[in-house]
Parts: sequence; C-alpha cells; structure tokens
Amino acid sequence: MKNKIIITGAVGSGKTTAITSASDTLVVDTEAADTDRMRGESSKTTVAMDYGTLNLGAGAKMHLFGTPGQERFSYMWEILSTGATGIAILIDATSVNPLGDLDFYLEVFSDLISKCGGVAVIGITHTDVTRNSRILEQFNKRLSEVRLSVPVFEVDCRRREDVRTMLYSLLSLSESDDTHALSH
Ligand SMILES: Nc1nc2c(ncn2[C@@H]2O[C@H](COP(=O)(O)OP(=O)(O)OP(=O)(O)O)[C@@H](O)[C@H]2O)c(=O)[nH]1
Ligand SMILES: [Mg+2]
Repeated sequence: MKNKIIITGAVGSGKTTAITSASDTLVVDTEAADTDRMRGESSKTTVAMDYGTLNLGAGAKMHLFGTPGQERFSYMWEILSTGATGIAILIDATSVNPLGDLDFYLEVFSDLISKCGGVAVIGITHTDVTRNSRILEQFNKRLSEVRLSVPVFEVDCRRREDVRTMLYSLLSLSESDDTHALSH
C-alpha cells in the first residue's frame, strides 16, 4: 500500500481523535468501553485499529492507521506496521513522564522508523492543559541526544489543521529523501 502512515502513542494521547479530525473519509474505528480506564476525559479505547484517509490530490491518498494504546492489544502494533511508509508518534504532555513515553515509543518502533528511512514525526498533544512550557525544548534535546532528526510539533488532535500540518510534514520528509519516497 502506498502512503501508509502509522499513528501510535499511549492510551489517551489522541490517536483516534487525530484521525477523526484529519480524515477526508468516514473513519473506521474499533472503540470499546474502557473498563479499566484511568483517564477522565474519554470512556472509550481503541481495541484493534482506527483507519482514515487524507486526500493528497490527483487521486493520491495517505492512509492513516491508528494503533490501540493499551499494551494488552500490542500484538496489533506489529500487524498494523507491516508495509508502513511513515510514522507519527503522539505523546500526551500531561502524562506522568512524557520523555519516558517518547523513549518507549522510539524503542518499540525503532525498526519501523529505520525501515521508513526516518519518515517520522512526533506530536505533543494536550499542551493546552499542561503547565510544562518547556516540553518542546525538552523533546528536541532528547532527540538530539539519541541522534534522531525527527520534527516535533505541538498538536491539538481536535484541530484538523494541527493534525494535517503534522501529517504533511511526513510527506515533505519522504520527498526530501528520494530513496525512501512515500510513494514507493
Ligand atoms: N485538551 C486536549 N484534549 C485532547 C487533545 N488531544 C486529544 N484530546 C482528548 O483526549 C481524549 C482521548 O483521546 P483519544 O483520541 O480517544 O485517545 P487515543 O490515543 O485514541 O486512546 P486509546 O485508543 O485508548 O489508545 C479525548 O477526549 C480527546 O478529545 C489535546 O491536544 N488537548
Ligand atoms: Mg483510540
């Protein structure tokens, strides 16, 4: 599949919301009541995947696949990642340890990030409700420590333009790397 983008991140980071906001087509989601819920805002969690699309013009589409956040469904992460050409990692700025979350997802998806030729972005979500005004700086510092050149965006997943800006940056990353173009 061309232009297959994985959107991953922890429970409640905003994956389903991001795909719903950005998609040009009706989103397929697999949300179920979150019985062992630890967050206050939503009572639903993704159990298999979300799917949406973004029109790129001339009939081309970006296919957006959201992973479940809960680790008990983590077998889906690898299944969904097969053949992916780019990845967006969403990190909730209000989580107990956002930098720890970043390390975790970079590690879990390290193979995919290298297979995609570094066509990866980080979206920091919930920045509207965090008191940490230095989070962007902290993330960029951590990425340079681990020698990863990955753009970081502040994204409110409820805002279509925020999500689309982040996703379009994946396209520009792939276009700047001829050997790993998204359309391959
Ligand atoms: N304030 C605020 N709320 C957000 C933001 N992004 C997402 N949300 C809210 O966070 C809640 C959880 O979002 P979901 O999209 O369900 O999270 P998810 O990553 O799909 O979660 P799982 O499927 O359980 O892994 C929803 O109520 C969203 O409206 C944000 O940037 N700011
Ligand atoms: Mg979800």
